[in-house]
Amino acid sequence: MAPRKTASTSSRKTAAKPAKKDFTGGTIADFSKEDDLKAYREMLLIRRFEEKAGQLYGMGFIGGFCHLYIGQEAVVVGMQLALKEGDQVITGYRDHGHMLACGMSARGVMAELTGRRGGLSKGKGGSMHMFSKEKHFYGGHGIVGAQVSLGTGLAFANKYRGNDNVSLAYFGDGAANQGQVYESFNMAALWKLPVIYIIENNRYAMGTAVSRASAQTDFSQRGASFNIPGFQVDGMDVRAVKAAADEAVEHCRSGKGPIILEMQTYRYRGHSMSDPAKYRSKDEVQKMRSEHDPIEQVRARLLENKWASEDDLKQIDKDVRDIVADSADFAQADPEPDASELYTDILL
Ligand SMILES: Cc1ncc(C[n+]2csc(CCOP(=O)(O)OP(=O)(O)O)c2C)c(N)n1
Ligand SMILES: [Mg+2]
Repeated sequence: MAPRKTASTSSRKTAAKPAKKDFTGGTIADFSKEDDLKAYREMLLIRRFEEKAGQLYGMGFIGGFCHLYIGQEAVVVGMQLALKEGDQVITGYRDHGHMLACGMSARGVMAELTGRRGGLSKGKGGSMHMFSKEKHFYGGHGIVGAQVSLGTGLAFANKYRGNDNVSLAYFGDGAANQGQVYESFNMAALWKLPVIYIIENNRYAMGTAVSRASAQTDFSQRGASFNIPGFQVDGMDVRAVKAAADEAVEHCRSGKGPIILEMQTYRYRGHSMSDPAKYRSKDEVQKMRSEHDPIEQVRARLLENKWASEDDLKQIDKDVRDIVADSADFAQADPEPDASELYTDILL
């Protein structure tokens, strides 16, 4: 029997206003001036922060791995707009954007990257290992796919405790081929756990294109054998992400179990700082940047609707740059942890 599509992208509807269609056939949320300004500011903060982190890495201030999120900003910002206090987020190693979107401080993230005391893990975790109980952010994980099982566990805890929190487990197109993802899908569907699986399909896993590694390249259908519904979303358009997020959150909170959102997105930079990205053409990257950039889309809309002037946008840019510059200064001036801290905050 042919595999059944658990949900088709074309049948997706929102309770919101008249539906505008994005290229995936999904709906696009109607954004107010305030929504667009908020999305613009938050995406710009992530972009500028990541650019600065890249610079500090080049100057030798950041050791170890560092994976930048530039290009994918609309995914995490759009998802976050649909959450309420108490909802949880967990992701892999490309995590700085998720932390900033969760409200963790730029200083705390940057100082962790440089391994300083004021970092969110006291300078002992680095880029891939930061957490904030207060902001409900559970990492930061270097083992590809591990966060999917942990995120499912968070959903299990929510169900067990009888609260209405939803957990968001982000992972990549490469991680989507890991075995533990499907063990997690099975349990999440069996126990109707309130978890949103967000597959950030940025088209590559390190240097491997999706088509070279995946038998099923429609990631929204990866839950089909567990009857987990899934949708493809234009992950470069923050309004499309928000519309999908609203539906997914409603689905989970109303007790219907897990749901999958495949975010079609793109990373502009290499996999990590040491990747010369020879597996794709410069034209491919340039085309995405010039035709689909998530921040430019909002910027153009703000100007076109006269919701902001060039001067207003310059002011936002300056505010964001100030926050990032302050975080970078702090991350260079703050002392390193004392050697006595080697044996604290660890499980022996
Ligand atoms: C279990 C495991 N296998 C392999 C790796 C090495 N590795 C690190 S990132 C990565 C690619 C993952 O790509 P994807 O899930 O698409 O995420 P993206 O980097 O594109 O965000 C691999 C294979 C690892 N860290 N963990
Ligand atoms: Mg990928």
